Amino acid sequence: MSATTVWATPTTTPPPEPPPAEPNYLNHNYSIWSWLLTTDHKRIGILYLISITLFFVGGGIAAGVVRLNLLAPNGAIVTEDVYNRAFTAHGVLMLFFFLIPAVPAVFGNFFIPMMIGAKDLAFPKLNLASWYVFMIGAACAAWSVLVGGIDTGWTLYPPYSTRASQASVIPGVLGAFISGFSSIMTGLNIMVTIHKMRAPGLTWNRLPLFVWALYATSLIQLLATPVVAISLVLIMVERAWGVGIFDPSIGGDPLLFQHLFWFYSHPAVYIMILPGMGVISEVITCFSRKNIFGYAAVAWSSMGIAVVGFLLWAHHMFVAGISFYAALLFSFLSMLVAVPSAIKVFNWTATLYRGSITFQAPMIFSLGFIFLFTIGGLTGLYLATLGTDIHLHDTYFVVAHFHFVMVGGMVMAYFAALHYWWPKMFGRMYSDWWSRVAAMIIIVGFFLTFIPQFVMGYHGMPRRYPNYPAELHILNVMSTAGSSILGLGYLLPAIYLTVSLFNGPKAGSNPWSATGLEWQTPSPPSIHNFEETPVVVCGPYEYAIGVDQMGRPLPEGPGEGGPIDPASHAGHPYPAGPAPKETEVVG
Ligand code: HEM
Ligand SMILES: [Cu+2]
Repeated sequence: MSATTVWATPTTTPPPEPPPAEPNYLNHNYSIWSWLLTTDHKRIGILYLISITLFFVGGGIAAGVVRLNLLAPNGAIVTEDVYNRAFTAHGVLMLFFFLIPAVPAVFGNFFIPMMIGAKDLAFPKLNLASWYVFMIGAACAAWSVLVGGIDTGWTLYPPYSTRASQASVIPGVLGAFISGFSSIMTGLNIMVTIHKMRAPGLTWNRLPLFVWALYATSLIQLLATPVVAISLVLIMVERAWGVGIFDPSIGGDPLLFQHLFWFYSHPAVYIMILPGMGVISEVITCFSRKNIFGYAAVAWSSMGIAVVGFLLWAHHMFVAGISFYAALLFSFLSMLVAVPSAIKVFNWTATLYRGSITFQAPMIFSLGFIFLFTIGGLTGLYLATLGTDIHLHDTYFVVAHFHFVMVGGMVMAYFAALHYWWPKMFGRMYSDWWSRVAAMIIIVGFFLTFIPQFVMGYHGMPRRYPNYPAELHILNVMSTAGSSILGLGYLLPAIYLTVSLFNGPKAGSNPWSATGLEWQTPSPPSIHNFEETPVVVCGPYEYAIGVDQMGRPLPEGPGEGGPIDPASHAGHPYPAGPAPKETEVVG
């Protein structure tokens, strides 16, 4: 009160000051520099979130061009040249600039330290550097689009990419090359963090499965990315200076590129899917209130996928002229990698069995993941079988297969993660109803888009062609119609999540009544995550006993039916009794 208020009678107490807003990682400093120079893993996670959302939109627009052109058998909405550039831009943006960084760089960055009870990643400055490197790579890719785009396909096979293509290959390749370093840096950072910075009591077999999955992912990022970096450099060297590396007419080996490229790019599909599998383990347990079935099997199958995933690259080359015996071996090894994936699906299903399941958006996305990923994985077996792959290779069947795993699987898991952790990241709830509707629209749109592609591929429609015989018209119309529904489904979260940022009800610290350490912090988290270092006393999913990882009772569960009342979950006022479910106690 100022000096002019001395007339107030001494007995009147001044009105209580409103409590100062709790400083958190979002509101402690609003300046642009505090964002661009931040070393806070949470803010860097948000920087990645914004960047990859932009690339997802860009890749989506390119996909729209492709699907629109395929609406009629003779294409002709865009020229063939533009068509080639559109599907290349789609692939490069979606893979190198969206799916590979999506979960590790956004949710790994944000939540790995929080899930292991740490204040930050092991190397905060390296973390910021990795975002800048990523953006420099993206700028190179954008430059290549501005000067005409690339038309080689995301696989960049020579001699087309080195000799024949008239497009601006080098800036695009350089962009992918540079962004690879960011992937290595993030992987290294996450790996060291998991080794060195776990809270007291957080032994390896008490780690949340998301942490295990990201550990396995980081291993692949560290070991495989340098190989693609080398192959990209060799492409540039041959293209720029005519050094004979891949081109047999100047002394190169035409298969060498495919070996190098797939030695990275097959493991890279596990860089994409493993983090998603980690997300699913978190969400499935929380929304069925059960401990995970077979913790060790789920954790070690991630490591199994990471290791075996290195041994199958040549299944992309069955018809490229490798020896029959090599093909046989790679066929067998490809079958082998389906085993750890199947173990996970089995364990998730067993976790759901007799659980108290509720269907909030994260859970609908996760169930969608299990279903669609299983179809994707099973169709991989057709492709891993020599005889069928000769028929199906480079057809729309392959396109459908990898979209089932990457979009039906991974993008679904990305949305599950976004909806699961959104209240923690921003301290706000989003519309429950709209989020469920969006999840359902996405699943329906997905089916309509990609199931017809299996059929057209089986009937022989090659991938990457701008036109097709009239017999396949109806299937293509279905697919394009489905992709519009899918596009609408993706638009909805952009709207209701943005609305929630400004108008959403405030989220309590643990709105889903989850067990992980990340839920023991305020929403949004404070600058250093934890006031004091948490001490872990049990495994990650003790939902049946009703305690979090610090052994404290969980607040009331997410509940089915009525709207979520986030305020009621602010603290720990409702000790939940043990659920009458048999369960396996870990840790
Ligand atoms: C579950 C076990 C899997 C098996 C046995 C498998 C098998 C295969 C095979 C044999 C091919 C080559 C087909 C051909 O070119 O003729 C292929 C292509 C592909 N797969 Fe899988 N796959 C599996 C899982 C996955 C996963 C999890 C992902 C991604 C998250 C994935 C992404 C891809 C991609 C992107 C391609 C096509 C690459 C291209 O040519 O552009 N696959 N898969
Ligand atoms: Cu592969």
